[in-house]
Amino acid sequence: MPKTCEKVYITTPIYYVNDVPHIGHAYTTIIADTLARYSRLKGHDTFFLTGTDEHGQKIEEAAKKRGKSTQAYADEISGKFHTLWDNFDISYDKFIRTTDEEHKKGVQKAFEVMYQKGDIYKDAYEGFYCVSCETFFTQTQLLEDECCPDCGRQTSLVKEESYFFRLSNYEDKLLDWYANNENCVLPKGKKNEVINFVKQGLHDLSITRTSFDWGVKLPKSLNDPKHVMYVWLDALMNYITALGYGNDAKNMAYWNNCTHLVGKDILRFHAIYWPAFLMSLDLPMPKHIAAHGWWTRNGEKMSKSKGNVVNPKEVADAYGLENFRYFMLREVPFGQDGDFSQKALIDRINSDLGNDLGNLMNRIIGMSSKYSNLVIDSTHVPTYHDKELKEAEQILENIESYIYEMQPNRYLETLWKVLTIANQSIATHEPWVKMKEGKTEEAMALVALVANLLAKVTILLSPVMPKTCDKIAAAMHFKIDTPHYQKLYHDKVLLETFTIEKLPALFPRIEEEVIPAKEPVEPAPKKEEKKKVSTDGIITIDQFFETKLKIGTILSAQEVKKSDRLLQLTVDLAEEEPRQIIAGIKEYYAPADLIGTQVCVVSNLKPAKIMGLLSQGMLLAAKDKDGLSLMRPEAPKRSGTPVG
Ligand code: ME8
Repeated sequence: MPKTCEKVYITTPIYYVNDVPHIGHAYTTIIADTLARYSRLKGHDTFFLTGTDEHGQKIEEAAKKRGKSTQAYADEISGKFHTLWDNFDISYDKFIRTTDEEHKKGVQKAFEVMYQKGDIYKDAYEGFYCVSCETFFTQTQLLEDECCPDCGRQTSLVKEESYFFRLSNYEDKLLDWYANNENCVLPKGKKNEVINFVKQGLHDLSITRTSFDWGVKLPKSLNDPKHVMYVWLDALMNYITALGYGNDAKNMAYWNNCTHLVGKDILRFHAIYWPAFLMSLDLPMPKHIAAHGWWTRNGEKMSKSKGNVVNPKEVADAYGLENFRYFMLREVPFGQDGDFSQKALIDRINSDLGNDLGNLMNRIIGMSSKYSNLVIDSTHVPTYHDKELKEAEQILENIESYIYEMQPNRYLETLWKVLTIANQSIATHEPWVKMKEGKTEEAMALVALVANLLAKVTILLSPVMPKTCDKIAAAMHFKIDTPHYQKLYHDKVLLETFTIEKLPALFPRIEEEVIPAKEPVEPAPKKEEKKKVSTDGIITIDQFFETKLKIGTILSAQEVKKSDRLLQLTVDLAEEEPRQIIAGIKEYYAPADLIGTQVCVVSNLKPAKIMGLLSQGMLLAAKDKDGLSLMRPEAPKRSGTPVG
C-alpha cells in the first residue's frame, strides 16, 4: 500500500468449504480487515475482498461423505464463513464464491487469453496428487508410502490427459520481479524461501483434470468438455474476477495496488504460480504478498481428530470480539507461529487493555469529575507539557511503517508506548497534589494532556478495535475520521474544550478461563492394542522382552517445520536402511550436536505419523526439572546391538 495511492485493494485467501471456519481463518481475515480499515481511515478508496473456494476434488469428496449434493454442501459452509465475518464486523466490500457465474466466466476468459498467447498446451500428466492440499507432486517429493510432503496424507497416482501452463518459461521473469521489488513478498525470510524454490527450477503446471467434474469447464472455444480447471487456477483468478475481469471490468483500477494476505502454507501458490499467471495475462503484479505464521495448540497444528481446534466464535463470545482481535494481532509477530492459550488472552485483556487503556480512561473521567465537573480544556497543555507532547510525537512519527511492513504487533507495541507516557505523566505530575496546592490550571492541563494522548491512540487503534474506540471517542466528543487522523500527526494537541461522558469499565477484569477445557477426541486404542499390565503394575521378564531395545547411531538430524518440539532423525540400527524417527527433543539438543552420537531405540514400536512424518521408533530419555537426557551406551557400541 504505497502512501500516496488512492485506490487500495486488500484480499484474504478464499477459504475452502470442506470444513467450518477456525481461528486460523479468523486471524488472516482480522489482519486484512485491520489493513482495510486503516487504509479507509487514511482516506484511501479501499476495496476489501474475501470469499470461499468451492471447487475441486476435496469439496466433492467432503459433500459425498455427508450425503449432500456438492452445491448444497458448498452453500451451507460458505454461508457459515459469510455469517462469521458478519458477526465479526469484517468490513469486506465483496464476498466472492468461486461458484458465482461471473467468476466462472472470468476464469474462462483468462484461460483463453493464456491459451491464445501460447502459454497453455495439451499433454498427458502422470504424477501424484494430494486431494487435501489439492497439489501435484513428483515421486521424489513424496514421503514414504507415497505420502504428501505438506500434510502427510496418502497421495494417489494420477494418469490423465491434461492441459499444462508453461510455468518453466517464467522462471527468469519471476526472479527479476523478486529482485526488483523489495517488498513484493513479506516477511523477507519467506521471500528468500520462494526465491530458492524458483532457483531450483520450475516444471510446467498441470492445470486441468478429467477424473472428476466439480470445477469450472474450459472455455467453449477449446471444445474439450471433459476437462475442468485445476482448483488453484480457478481460485487464484478470484482476485481479478472479483474486480470484474472478463465481465464488466469497472473495478479493475483497484488491481494496480493490491495486497494479498495469506498463511504461509499457501505462499508458493501466491508468490510463484499467481505472478506467472498474471505475467501471462499481461496484468500488473500484486504490490505485496504477505504470509503470516501458523496458530497452533500446544505446539501442534490444529485438527478435529486431536480435538484442539479453536472455534473463533466461541472465543469472541467468551472474551469479547475486539479483545480477541487485539490479542491476535498483538500476541504474535507477523510471520511467526503462535500458540493459542486462554491464559495468554486473559493476560493481554487484564494487562494491556484493562490496566493500560481502560484504567487510563477511568482516571481521566475520575480526575475531571473531581477537578472540573467533567470539563476538559486543552488550552494550557503546550505550556506545561511540551516534553510529553514531543515524546509522543516522536513515537508516532514512524508508526505507519509498521502497517506497510506488515508488523501489526510492533504497531500496537508502539501505540502502547504513548499510553505509557500518559500513565507515567499522571504519576510524575501528581495532579491531586497540584489541586491541593491550588495549582488548578496545572492539574487541569495534566488531565487534558492525558486525554489528548488517549485520543491520538484511540484514532490509531480504531482499525483494530473499531467499536471500543468509537465508544471512547463518543465519550470525549471527537470523531474518528480522516481529518482527525491527519490532524493527529500535525497538531500536538488534538482536542479543544469538551465535556467527557462517564463510561462503564471498558475491560472488566477476567479472573479465570471462561471456556471449559475439552476432552481430546483422539480415537480410543483398539482392544487388542490396550496394554496388558497386571493390576499391581508388575510385568514378567517375558513381557519386558516384548520391547526390543537397540543401540542406534544418529546419521542426520533436522528440525521439523512448524514444530517447536520435534526433530527429524535418521538412525542406523544396522538394518537394510536407516530409520526415520521423529523425537520431541528439539528444546534440549541442537541437530548438529546429535549427528554421530548413539542412542537407545525402542525398535519394535508400531510406526506412527507425527505431524505428517513417519516415525519408526522411539528414543529413550530421562527428563526431570533440569532438562532431558538421552539414554546412551557408556562406551560406543555397534549399531543394532540389543539392549536388555
Ligand atoms: O488454502 N493458522 O483455503 P483454506 C493460521 N482455498 N492461519 C491459518 C491456519 C492456522 N492454523 N489454518 C488456516 C486454501 N489458516 C485455499 C486458498 S486462495 C486463492 C485459495 C488460514 O481454507 C491461512 O490464511 O485451507 C491459510 O492460508 C488459509 O487459512 C487456508 O485456508
